Amino acid sequence: MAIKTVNFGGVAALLSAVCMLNPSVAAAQARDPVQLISEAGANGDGAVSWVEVIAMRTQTFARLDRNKDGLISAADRPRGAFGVRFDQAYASVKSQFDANGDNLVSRAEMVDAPSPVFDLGDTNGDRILSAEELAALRSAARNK
Ligand SMILES: [Ca+2]
Ligand SMILES: [Ca+2]
Ligand SMILES: [Ca+2]
Repeated sequence: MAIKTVNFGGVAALLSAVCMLNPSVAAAQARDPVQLISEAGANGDGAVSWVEVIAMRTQTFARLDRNKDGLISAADRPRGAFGVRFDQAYASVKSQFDANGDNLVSRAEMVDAPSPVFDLGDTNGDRILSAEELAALRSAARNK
């Protein structure tokens, strides 16, 4: 299968970085790079649509843009213990979504960004990761 020739190492690193956005489950997800995108499947039918991925990003953006100025930036860093957690999440979203390299992540940069993992998994191109496509993605990631 062509999917197995893809370098999942990079994808795994990308996804494990994203897991830091949700530290309560980061440990459990660390070994499963496809878990995060699976979690976007909010309606519980085992499939993940692109719409659900966008909804998840929108939620994450809203959580990190604490001062609600439409940008994730150092100005959103909370005081105290949560600051470190924010720094990790900020570094992670910057590395993935800061397309223009200005160290700020705008809503458009994050919400409208392409997803290599999604595109990789969506082999029939219908913008839905079916349960079968997710399973293929998981097994390809495991066999990297
Ligand atoms: Ca902000
Ligand atoms: Ca930017
Ligand atoms: Ca599909």
